[in-house]
Amino acid sequence: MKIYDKKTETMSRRSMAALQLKRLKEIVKYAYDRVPFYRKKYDEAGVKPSDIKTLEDIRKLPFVTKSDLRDNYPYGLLAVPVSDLARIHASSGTSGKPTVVAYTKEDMEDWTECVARLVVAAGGRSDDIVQICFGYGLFTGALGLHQGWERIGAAVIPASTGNSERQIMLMKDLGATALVATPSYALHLAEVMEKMGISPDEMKLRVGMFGSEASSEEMHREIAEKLRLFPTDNYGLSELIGPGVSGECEYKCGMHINEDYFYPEIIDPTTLAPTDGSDYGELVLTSLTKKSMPMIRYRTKDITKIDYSPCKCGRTTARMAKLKGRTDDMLIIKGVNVFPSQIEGVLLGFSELGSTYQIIVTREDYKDKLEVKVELADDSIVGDYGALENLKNRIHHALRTVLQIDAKLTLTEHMSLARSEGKAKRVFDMRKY
Ligand code: DLL
Repeated sequence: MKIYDKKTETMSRRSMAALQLKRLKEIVKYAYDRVPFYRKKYDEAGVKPSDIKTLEDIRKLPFVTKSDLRDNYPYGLLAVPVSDLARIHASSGTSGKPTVVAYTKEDMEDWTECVARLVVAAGGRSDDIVQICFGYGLFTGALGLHQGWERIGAAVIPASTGNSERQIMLMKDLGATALVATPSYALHLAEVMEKMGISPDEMKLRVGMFGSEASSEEMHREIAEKLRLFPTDNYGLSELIGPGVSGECEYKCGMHINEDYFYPEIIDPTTLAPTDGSDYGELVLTSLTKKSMPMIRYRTKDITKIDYSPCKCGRTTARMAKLKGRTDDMLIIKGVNVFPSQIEGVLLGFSELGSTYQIIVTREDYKDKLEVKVELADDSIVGDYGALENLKNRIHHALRTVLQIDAKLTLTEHMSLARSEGKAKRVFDMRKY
């Protein structure tokens, strides 16, 4: 398989560390000299750019969080004048103002290179026709992937989201060979395709780049089977760049991090102590090159671990595991930590179930209640009480084994739960704290 930037992506760990250290020293000084926010933060912490002598010295620097971006809305963290910007994106906040992120011309070039590497790692080729089903707009996903695919010479169909039947018509008529979407939307497209009576054999799809929300291995297997393509998981976040931080290669054993651009650390989310990354913890990322808005020790809230061993594909870049969840979407139900991904893993293990589900948490008489609503894969057993009860019991037992708590289980008819075209909303925590 091809490697886009062989020199960097296969460099020795030692050379990578040297490159990272050089860039880290530069970016810390750059941020300190140009962004009053960093100067104040570092002065208060009693640390100077010249204190960064080794990579471990990064631990002397304070963290940055999403609320720092919010407090400095919209341009407070810029290290360049607004006139030097080439692009502005924003990610929708859960409340109030969006998080604004900006790029200089140089940042745009770095971003495009990062995504191009991941496109090639995912199996993308210059003769591909790629249908991009992310929402075009302020969201970084669509334009980010668009640029990367264009860079490798592919033809891009900027289909955006919406109107799934039309998406499928375009995919078929234009002969799309690659699909870019959220994994939940990819599955939805597969369902609509089936409903339209179109078989995946009539399509030319061969690779799929999915990301921007969590997806389990089981979900990827289902997408691969239904759309007959090779799926990869891809990770990124607007604050750092958008898509392009990391992505899977053909061996699907973790997402290769573009480590010369993003320095990863894993911390214990409660004590904030750095770890060696071999166990799950919170990912902290530092942009080593970003000129517009340097992000130094940004707490992503995403939970993963890092493997530094070389990969069979030849790349030497560290690989982050599929996300286990976010520190802020971890549910505490009856005092037990529950990750939505654990529930998804159980549900996808049952072939009788579809892949659309909802997790609903309520509180009655001060007691937490967990309900899992999940669709049947088809309606073949809807009228068969015995078969339904048997299935329910087996799922209930499997959920209890994994979660250690009881969940009320509701099986619903195929295609009865709401679909989303962007990131799927699956967790409904109705408790009032
Ligand atoms: O979702 C960037 C992106 C676009 C990545 C397209 C990949 C493909 P935001 O909208 O800022 O940026 O959301 C970032 O989404 O902190 C994670 O919690 C989640 N996320 C992103 N990729 C994955 C993934 C884009 N592969 C937030 N698996 C991140 C699980 C993901 N969660």
